[in-house]
Amino acid sequence: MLLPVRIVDARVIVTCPGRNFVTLKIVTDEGVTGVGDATLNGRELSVAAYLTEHVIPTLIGRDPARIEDTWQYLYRGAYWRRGPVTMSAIAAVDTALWDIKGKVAGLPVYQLLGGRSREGVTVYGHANGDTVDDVLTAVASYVDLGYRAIRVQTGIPGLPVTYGVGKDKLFYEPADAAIPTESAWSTERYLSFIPSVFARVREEFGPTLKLLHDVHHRLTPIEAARLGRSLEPYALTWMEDPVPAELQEGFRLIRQHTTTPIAVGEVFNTIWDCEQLIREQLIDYIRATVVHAGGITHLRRIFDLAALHHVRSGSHGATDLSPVCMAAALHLDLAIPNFGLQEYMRHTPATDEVFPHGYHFADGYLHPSEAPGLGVDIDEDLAAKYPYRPASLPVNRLEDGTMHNW
Ligand code: CS2
Ligand code: MG
Repeated sequence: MLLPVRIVDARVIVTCPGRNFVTLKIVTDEGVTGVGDATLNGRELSVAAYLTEHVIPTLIGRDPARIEDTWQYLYRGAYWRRGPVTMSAIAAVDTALWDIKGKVAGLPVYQLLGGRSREGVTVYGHANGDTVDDVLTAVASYVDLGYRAIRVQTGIPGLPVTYGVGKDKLFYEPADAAIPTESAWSTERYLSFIPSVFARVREEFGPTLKLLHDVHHRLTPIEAARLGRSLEPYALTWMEDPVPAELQEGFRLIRQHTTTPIAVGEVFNTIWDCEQLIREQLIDYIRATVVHAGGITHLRRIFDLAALHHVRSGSHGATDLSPVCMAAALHLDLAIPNFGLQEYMRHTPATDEVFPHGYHFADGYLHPSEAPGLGVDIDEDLAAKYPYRPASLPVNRLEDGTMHNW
């Protein structure tokens, strides 16, 4: 009788090639390894400790092939369910076990998820600038790179800084200090300015380029309804995170007033965070990610629920999700029937060196690796050269000092 394979080692690797990443590596007694992203921007060490102290001891001796049972064990066994720390830790284990399963089967993970449903994964990049002219230049550069969809973020006249406008044109990292930096916000300035930005972009680039915009949780439902209506002439693919999404029914009010599509979900951690939004078709794209929503196993469940309600995927893919998460996301993106878009904020060369991977960009698509498993790894020797550096996301206040949403 064949003895079942066992997990014999699992370790957390924290590295900072320009920004912090947390990676879980699992090793079987056959010497097969799998990796999972466990990065939670600004709270990296919380997930690292959760894995090291509370998860890894329970993994040693388990059968790595039992992905679902391990997921259920870690979810139900935690007692304290849900939340970004717990679900990022579970995600890392789940992702690493899918990597192992693919390697053992000799197949890229997308083949285990039902095979290709498309030739490539359409991605969107981030065009941003302090001024509208800078934005137009940035959009042109992404068009030249071959992107078929482009997110547009701009500075707001009268506000010194605002979300989404980076110092660098290709890379954007908001976690910029150990103690949160503070920025000021004015909804009035924002709502009165944004429509003119998209009017200029449409005038310059025509009516069919897919354009997106991230509101980043900063409005109330009625303000978001006003924004959505004011953007209707510019036919956005989506406006993202218009309001904080704890109150899922709040989106009914936005829906009553505007046809601008809505994308929400990068901060969601389980299907329960979005079940009402999806069931009532209050959103058009669900942006949950592999690393923050419980891994491939759980994210597939979310996408399958979304498919029943005309909702498509639009997974988060910012620089603070490692190439391990991006690699895993691409296998799901390639296989699911209701794929929408994949965010692709490029990683820096230093990050790509620490995380060698086989996915590649061509003609506006990302193509996952054909290697068995996820097609990504972590160079632990190189990772060790980049020690953790405390970094927090900014906070945001209204002009009168009231705490707001960043
Ligand atoms: C943003 C992110 O990419 C996005 O849509 O919302 O940049 C987000 O601000 C960061 O991932 C937070 O760490
Ligand atoms: Mg966002």
